[in-house]
Amino acid sequence: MQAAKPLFDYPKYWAECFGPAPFLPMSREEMDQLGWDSCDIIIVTGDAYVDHPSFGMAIIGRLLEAQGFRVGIIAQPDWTSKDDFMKLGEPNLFFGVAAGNMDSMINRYTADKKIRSDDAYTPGGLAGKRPDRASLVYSQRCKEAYKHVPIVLGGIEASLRRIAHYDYWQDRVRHSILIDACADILLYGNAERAIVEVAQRLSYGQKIEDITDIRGTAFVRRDTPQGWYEVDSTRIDRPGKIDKIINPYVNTQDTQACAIEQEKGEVEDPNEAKVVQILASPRMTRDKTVIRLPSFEKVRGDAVLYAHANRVLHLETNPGNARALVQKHGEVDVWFNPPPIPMTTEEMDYVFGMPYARIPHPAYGKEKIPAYDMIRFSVNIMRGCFGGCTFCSITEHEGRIIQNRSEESIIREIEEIRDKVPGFTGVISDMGGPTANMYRIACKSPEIESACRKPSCVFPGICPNLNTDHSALIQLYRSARALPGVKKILIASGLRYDLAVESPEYVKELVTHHVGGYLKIAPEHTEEGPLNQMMKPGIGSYDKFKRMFEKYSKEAGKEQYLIPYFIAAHPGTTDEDMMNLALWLKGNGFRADQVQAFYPSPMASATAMYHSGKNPLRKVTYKSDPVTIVKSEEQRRLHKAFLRYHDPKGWPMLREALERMGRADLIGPGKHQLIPLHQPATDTYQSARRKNSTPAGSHKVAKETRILTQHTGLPPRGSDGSKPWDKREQAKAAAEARAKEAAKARHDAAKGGKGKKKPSRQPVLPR
Ligand code: B12
Ligand code: SF4
Repeated sequence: MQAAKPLFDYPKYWAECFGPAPFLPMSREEMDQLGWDSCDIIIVTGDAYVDHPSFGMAIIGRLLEAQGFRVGIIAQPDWTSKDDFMKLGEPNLFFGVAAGNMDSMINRYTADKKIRSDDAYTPGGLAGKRPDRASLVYSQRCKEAYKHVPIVLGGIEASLRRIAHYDYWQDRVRHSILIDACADILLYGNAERAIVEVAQRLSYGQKIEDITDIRGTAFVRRDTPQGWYEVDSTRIDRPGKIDKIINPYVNTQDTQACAIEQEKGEVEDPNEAKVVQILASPRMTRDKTVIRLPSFEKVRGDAVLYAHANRVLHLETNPGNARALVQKHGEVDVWFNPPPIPMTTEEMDYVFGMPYARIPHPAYGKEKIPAYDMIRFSVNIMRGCFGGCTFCSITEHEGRIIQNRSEESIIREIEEIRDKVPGFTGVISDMGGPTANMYRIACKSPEIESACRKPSCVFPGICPNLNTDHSALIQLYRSARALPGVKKILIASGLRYDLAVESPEYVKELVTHHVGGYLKIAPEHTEEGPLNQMMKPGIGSYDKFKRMFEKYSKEAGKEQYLIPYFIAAHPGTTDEDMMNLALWLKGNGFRADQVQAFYPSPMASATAMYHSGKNPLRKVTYKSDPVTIVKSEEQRRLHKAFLRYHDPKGWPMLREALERMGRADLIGPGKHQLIPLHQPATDTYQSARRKNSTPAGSHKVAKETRILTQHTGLPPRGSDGSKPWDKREQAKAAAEARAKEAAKARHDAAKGGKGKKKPSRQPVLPR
């Protein structure tokens, strides 16, 4: 892979003399106190400003500050006029605009398109502090405020909406966000390299429209420049009839030669002497090849072409071999340079080691920002994920190559938390990343890695080229727990258990020292159909991990539980699959309190399946096999009801479905049966942890319901919002649940035994 200029090798901008600010200023008064007459760069964001490396505006802001620029922050501005966008004055170089750490639509709406009643990224958890499609609205307001100031778009919303994309909320394909936002350039994925390069070049006087060669950027251009070879994406991955192309990934000349050969038809005389054409090596031209995706207008009207474009985009995501892409939108082209080169460990340490205050900006006073509370004692050790689960778009955003911090840098951060963060009680609530156990795991060979085009290193099985050595992670855990003043280190990020079982020593270390009573893992399903579409391992891997988990828990003398999570209504899931999952749950004594239905988020492969009914993991053609899609509200509800088979509210629907499916034998009082024949007298079933659950039957309630948000990769909140890692709280909740169930059973028995239930073997926590 080509080397990139190290982040710390740039000359500093003259304003470096001001030194780092205690907090990046959010007002004119703060700018005055810092002695600034103006900002060089202003970041506009949809989240509250928390000066912590888990928040995009802080990372980007501090990084630019370290390059010598004066950076101001406009957080959660009033978007109804341009006034708030002018409160720090005109920036000398550019506006950086982001919706925040999440897509603003996912932030505001649940998977069932209901409005959330809270927003974890806002003081007081208040909802409604940012507009829908925030990056688009903010950009337009910035343009209104200062027409000539360039706009640099970034963050996860912009990143995952960079090409024409299916929008679940409007149920249609939308333009690249760059077009709708009228921004000058879009930085996708991890933006450290690109933002430094853009800022430096603008500071030297280069015009934004001339910045067209930085990796990880997208911009509008009118024509393909001289010296570039253009390849039609349908020549390398045909949506219709497939031509005889020997190897779709040779190079432009090969493909063209091949097409020309086909046009020529039969060769007349096989003995005739021919001029041997020596083709250039693919590597010589690859960096000057651009793949033309079907236009916005075409993918909007043709779902199969849409799936094809999504597939080609995914094939071109490895920074080691990705080519540029281009997609026409009306009269103009949106051009996408290949993804950024991953950061080295030294660079990751540099980014995480900047002088963050580690707390929210003082302007918020005592207001709590839930997202900050969730992560203030947790440490991010790496970025990226090579799992490739199709419902998650982290790979499309952060890439498949793991970017690791050094052990020293991580230990330094834990010490800082211990010494500086108010309220630290000695418990680190998580030490992880997109996946808990991918730290320092990579392809055995950098050459193979940079040539690879597989969407996952662990599906359909673990790639023989993957080095599954967990020893660096084990060592890191040991060093972290040995720190004075640290009582416990919990691992709460999602674990890739099929990878973990490759290292029994790791599982033992984890189970013996880092589980707070419960360990959440996500098999997501039990059935092969949906698992294959998700690119998740079979349930056999879960069983294997469970055996190890139980063995090591026993050896450590600890009573610990695995909490498996599942997704309802994922593409590829039939009603029968859900029924089998429900039977598995019942057979294993699990009762999911809060269930998750598939959320078609921008750019995920599963979203392309949802929209097109085709599987973009394989070559997409009009004739390729359709994927089962769960779209109607009714069927989504049914799939969720299967997951909550124990909730009487879903029983009428389940009875009807089971009868329709010819499985009435599963209705009745038997152990092997799923649901009872009769409805209990009252429909007052409520789970013990009701406060944190989505109200049952909420599809019927008014538009704005009290639906609290919770991240799948972090420890569950206690029922009263208290610290999730507090074992006493969990034990108390479990005891309450048992007492409540016993009381209900007594009550039911007194009423003639109706609805009598055995207490569940294991409490199941909300997601
Ligand atoms: C920790 C976490 C949380 C914590 C919040 C703490 C926090 N700091 O974010 C909590 C628990 C609150 C949370 C909750 C939820 N989360 Co969450 N969360 C995460 C997680 C694991 C890490 C976030 C993080 O630390 N990011 C670090 C920042 C720096 O990364 P970044 O934003 O991408 O920034 C980079 C670039 O985007 C760019 N950039 C950023 N800002 C800017 C600005 C400019 C100007 C430019 C140019 C560039 C730029 O540069 C940055 C550095 O490279 C992410 C996964 C991930 N790795 O991002 C999921 C993630 C953000 N969460 C997600 C989801 C779905 C949720 C929930 C909806 C879950 C649920 N079912 O309820 C809730 C909703 C919260 C709410 N609205 O109320 C999804 C969002 C999907 C999407 N497309 O938006 C993610 C991506 C996970 C996933 N795999 O899908 N979450
Ligand atoms: S060869 Fe295997 S381990 Fe290497 S990058 Fe490709 S899938 Fe991953």
